[in-house]
Amino acid sequence: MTDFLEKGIDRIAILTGAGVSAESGLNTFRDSGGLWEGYDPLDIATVGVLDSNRDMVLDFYNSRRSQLNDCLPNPSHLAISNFQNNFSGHVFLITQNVDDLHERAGSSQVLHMHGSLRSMRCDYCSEEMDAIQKFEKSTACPSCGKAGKLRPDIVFFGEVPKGLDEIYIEIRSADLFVSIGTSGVVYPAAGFVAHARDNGAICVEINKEKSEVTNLFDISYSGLATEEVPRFFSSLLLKNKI
Ligand code: BV8
Repeated sequence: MTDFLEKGIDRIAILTGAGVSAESGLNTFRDSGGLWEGYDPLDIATVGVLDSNRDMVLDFYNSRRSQLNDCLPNPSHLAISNFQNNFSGHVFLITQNVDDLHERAGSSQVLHMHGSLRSMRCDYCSEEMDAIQKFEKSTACPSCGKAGKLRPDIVFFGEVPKGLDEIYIEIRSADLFVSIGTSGVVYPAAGFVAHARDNGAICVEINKEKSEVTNLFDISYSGLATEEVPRFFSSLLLKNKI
């Protein structure tokens, strides 16, 4: 499975998208006919909608946060965490997902570049804190006490993703870049593979179907994440034990 990988892979950057959580029961953005829980992602997760329709945005994220309580990590999350904890080299995990399934699978390092359902932010005092399970416009900020400016700590379209400096340092120094369960539609994440290639990494894609950027990968495995991800990482671990 990983014969093309000569021994000596030491630094690995992994990018995951909604496809890695699909088999845990969380809807992806573009599989369900482009509608996401009934909404167009651009109608709900775009800067400005908070001001024009804060209640709708807060409701949308309250329901996704409570949906998360009924979901469990799947074998892909577990395989990634097992690899992180047992690989002798350096692994850096970047996710576009806002769920906490990587953490609940035992991943000790996860960079949520698009934010997290489990945290919220107050636009009055700028404090980031654990998200109250369900909060409305009238909910007072636990930190400053003011109401009306609590928002999900989510990166909306038009906002700058988190951790980009660190991400680019990791991608530039990676020997191997692995992209899992993403359609390659949303930038800057979709541009990471080109960056990795330009810096000499071997690029591997694992996805249910071709993505918008499949042509940029050295090898692409088509299939379900819960089948392909455990197979890939167990073979890589074995290869690096020899
Ligand atoms: C930025 C938070 C500037 C919400 C998300 C006009 C105005 C403003 C910006 C833009 C614009 N036009 C273009 C842009 C840039 C824009 C963008 O890329 N738009 C797209 C639509 C063209 N990007 C931005 O706005 C970003 N910010 O550009 O700031 C900047 C940048 C750099 C430096 C300085 C300034 C911000 C983007 C973040 C938006 N927020 N999420 C939320 O999550 O609630 S994006 C959203 O899409 C999610 O984060 C999601 O993770 C992400 C990507 O989607 P995928 O994860 O790939 O999910 P998708 O459903 O698309 O695909 C799933 C894949 O899995 C499929 O291929 C499927 O086949 C596969 N799959 C499914 N099941 C399985 C599977 N594979 C394996 N096994 C399975 N079982």
